[in-house]
Amino acid sequence: MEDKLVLLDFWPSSYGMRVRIALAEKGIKYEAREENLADKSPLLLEMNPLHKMIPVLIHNGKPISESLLLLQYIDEVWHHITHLPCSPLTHIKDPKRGFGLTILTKRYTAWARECGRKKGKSKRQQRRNSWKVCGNFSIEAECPKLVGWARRCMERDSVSKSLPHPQKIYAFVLELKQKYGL
Ligand SMILES: N[C@@H](CCC(=O)N[C@@H](CS)C(=O)NCC(=O)O)C(=O)O
Repeated sequence: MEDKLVLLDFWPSSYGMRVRIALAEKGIKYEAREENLADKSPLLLEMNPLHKMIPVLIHNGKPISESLLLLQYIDEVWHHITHLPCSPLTHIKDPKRGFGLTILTKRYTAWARECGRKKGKSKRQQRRNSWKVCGNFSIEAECPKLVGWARRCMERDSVSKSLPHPQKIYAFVLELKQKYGL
């Protein structure tokens, strides 16, 4: 029987992005369903009744949530290609696991701090990415190695085709800033 896969997702979600990348790396076909997080679908509420969050991967009717667990699940079920390192110690440092979690946690903390502190950027600056514009935070200057790693990741189709265009993210972030008066 062919696997039926549905991914409940929300396009700007970095949690969703990681799952999209993992599925693309493995060449797994799935149906993507975009959620409106302000008005969640009955399917999302049914599939993730506890947290009611995306991403949720529904595999032959069974839901799996939590993006890091999803990476592990995808790796184990479709084990013909492995995308996670095999040493437990490397796991912890791996971008898709422990390190990924750290980055996300730090990213949101930094984002919240910087957004609250800095305002009023010029038009020229507004052409740059959302971090720079909204947080007055240059990732290139602060984290050159991380940026180098991200550039190398973007050379892979699985990554570049799974991520939204930076301008789209920027417009979305601006919308959020306006909505919440940041
Ligand atoms: N720990 C979760 C976090 C997922 C998450 O925060 N999802 C957000 C979108 S980026 C969400 O669904 N939010 C809806 C809500 O909080 O009501 C994971 O790694 O999957």
